[in-house]
Amino acid sequence: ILIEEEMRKALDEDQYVLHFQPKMDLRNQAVAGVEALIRWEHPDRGLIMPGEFIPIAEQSELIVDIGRWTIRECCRQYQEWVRTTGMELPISVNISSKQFLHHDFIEQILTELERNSMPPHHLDIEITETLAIENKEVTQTKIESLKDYGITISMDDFGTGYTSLSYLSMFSIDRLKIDRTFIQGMVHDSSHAVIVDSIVSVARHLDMVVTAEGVETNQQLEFVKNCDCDEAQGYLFGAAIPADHVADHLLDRL
Ligand code: G
Ligand code: G
Ligand code: MN
Ligand code: NA
Repeated sequence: ILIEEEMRKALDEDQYVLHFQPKMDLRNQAVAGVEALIRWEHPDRGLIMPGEFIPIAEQSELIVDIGRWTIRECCRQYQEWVRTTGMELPISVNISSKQFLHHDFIEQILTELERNSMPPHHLDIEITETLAIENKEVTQTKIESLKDYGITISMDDFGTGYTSLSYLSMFSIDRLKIDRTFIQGMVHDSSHAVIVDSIVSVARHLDMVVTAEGVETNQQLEFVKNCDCDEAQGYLFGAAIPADHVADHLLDRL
């Protein structure tokens, strides 16, 4: 209860901040976009990572309000980068189940896109396979609706849930993000390499882009290139950085 109250207060007092991690296009080594990752700038405890507070927020309606803030901030930041640098940088945002399933989720996104003149195709929604599988019909309908507006959809942490490949074809998803456990394992464990290969093959048939997550070494980069992944993300290219560093570090790599 205490931390929940503190998290709500943090929302009122503007203590949350978004950092942004680059996502690379492997064909040309250019930055394809950034993923927004929330942090809590706690007045006493310093920077708190989302793993420590998002799971707690997800236990209540608080995640809906934090999620609203996140989308608003993504769209505002997009517009600020356009205004100050001319850079039109696609942004991916992580969405919790409760937030995705909330009745005014899509409406809120449309409002914020419009308020900031952000083209819908520059906003990418990351959902997990668990959300999709546990709410098949609603997810299917919402994805169709988001796509009608031009917003793109990624399935995050792919491979860790229980999506059978037949279910995958049910959702018009644009991108599969292969969980970092497979990418980091494939160098030593050939069964992981086989899984990555299979995911890429399925994605090709379903017309989806594949992103390799958690690429930390050049060896891993070579592996994911050999498997024909389209994009890669990970510490090799850079961790998440504050918004005002993004322009300095990424503008020349666009
Ligand atoms: O940075 P870290 O590894 O601690 O992130 C842990 C988790 O927090 C990741 O699974 C990530 O998807 C999630 N996360 C980061 N930012 C957000 C956000 O803005 N909203 C939601 N719902 N989850 C987030
Ligand atoms: O669940 P999701 O994929 O949204 O989680 C993203 C989290 O993964 C972020 O918190 C980010 O800090 C972390 N991350 C990003 N790149 C790497 C990496 O190369 N290695 C590891 N271990 N974590 C990473
Ligand atoms: Mn993610
Ligand atoms: Na992920």
